[in-house]
Amino acid sequence: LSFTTQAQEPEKFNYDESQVGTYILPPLLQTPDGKKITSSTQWNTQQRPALLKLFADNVYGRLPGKPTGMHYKVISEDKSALGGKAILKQVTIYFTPADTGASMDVLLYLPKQAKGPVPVFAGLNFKGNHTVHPDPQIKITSRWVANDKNAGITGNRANKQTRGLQASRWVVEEIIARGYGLATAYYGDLEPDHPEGYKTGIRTQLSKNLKIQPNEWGAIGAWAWGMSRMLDYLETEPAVNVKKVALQGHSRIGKAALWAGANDTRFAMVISNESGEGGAALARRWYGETVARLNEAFPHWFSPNYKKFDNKPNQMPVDQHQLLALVAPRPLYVASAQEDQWSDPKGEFLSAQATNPVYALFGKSGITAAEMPGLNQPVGETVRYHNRSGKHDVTLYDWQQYLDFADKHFRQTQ
Ligand code: GTR
Repeated sequence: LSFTTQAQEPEKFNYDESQVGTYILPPLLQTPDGKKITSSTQWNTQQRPALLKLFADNVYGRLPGKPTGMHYKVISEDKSALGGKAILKQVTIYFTPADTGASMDVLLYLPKQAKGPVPVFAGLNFKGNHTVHPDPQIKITSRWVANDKNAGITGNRANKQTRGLQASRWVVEEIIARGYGLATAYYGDLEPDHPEGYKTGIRTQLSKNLKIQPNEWGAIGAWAWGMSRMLDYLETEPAVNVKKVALQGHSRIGKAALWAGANDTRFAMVISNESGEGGAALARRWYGETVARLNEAFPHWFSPNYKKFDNKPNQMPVDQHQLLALVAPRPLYVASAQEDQWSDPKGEFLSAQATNPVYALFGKSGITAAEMPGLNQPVGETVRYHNRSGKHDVTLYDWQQYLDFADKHFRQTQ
């Protein structure tokens, strides 16, 4: 294995393709103990559990199951939201038998004119459900939120001026017009995104005596876990086609979405929007963000074991193409943005493309293109990729591609 460049200059970040260096990715079709994988059955029974364990032990930490006593309470329901086009429902998921303590508020939009249960996009948001759409009936989160001078958020509390602040990232009207529902919750309901956040988040709330172990889940694990709990709730909602729930996540929440989608095969589709390092991008490619920098800037995101690979990504027993492959044979969308070189668009493309042999085991074709496509040119069948022009963000263009992808995979079989 040669991966010398980064070891020599760990403090710098590389944006020069000629400096990426050479690397060998851990094999997809060979188990950690050396057995060849030649069928989808072997993949499902041997490689899949082996890889999930490696990612849990070395990257994201262990992931607990569904807690007993979990229950739901409807906070509000509006049968004529969005000018009569949608049903809006707000539901609290309580993670314990009590109606106090650990909980998550889900905002659910469903198209009003649906003929039966609808496919739904699900995902966590960065700033509270009230930022997803300006509708004044959406509950303003009372949890910790990151301060944001531009948005007037101070004292780590949300305010009503931030209603609809992130509406451009959720395009609710477009999703509803295309016949899909949207379920979202604030990621801070699961864990406030700062190094001390776990003390008030579910990692502490759900375990009486949290002692952080080397393979303990981090914030990304907590967010991923919450995504599965949102799906548990959606399973109880008759208007939702629970066989057609697409999990979407942007950036750090995209890392969590990939981890949730890898573990929880009930998600019928997984969408990574610029998830970058620790998400879709290959760790061994020295370009943009690095494992060391992730762990330094965000020490609470991953399991403590992940820190062992700071400046030594070539020593990890896994790389991120294996995480993407854990979505197989389900449809997977990996999206980059050109001005977001920090996330390493090419590393995201190569990682998505590397999953092809696993999709092939299931008789599916993944990324059909041999080369990275030009800007705004989605490529691929069951695995699709695009590199959008513009900045690190989620835009209408991104959603239009996700909706087209969902139409292709969800509507054909209806
Ligand atoms: C950056 C971080 C990225 C990505 C991003 C985001 O600061 O380095 O890995 O997660 O934040 O979540 O927007």
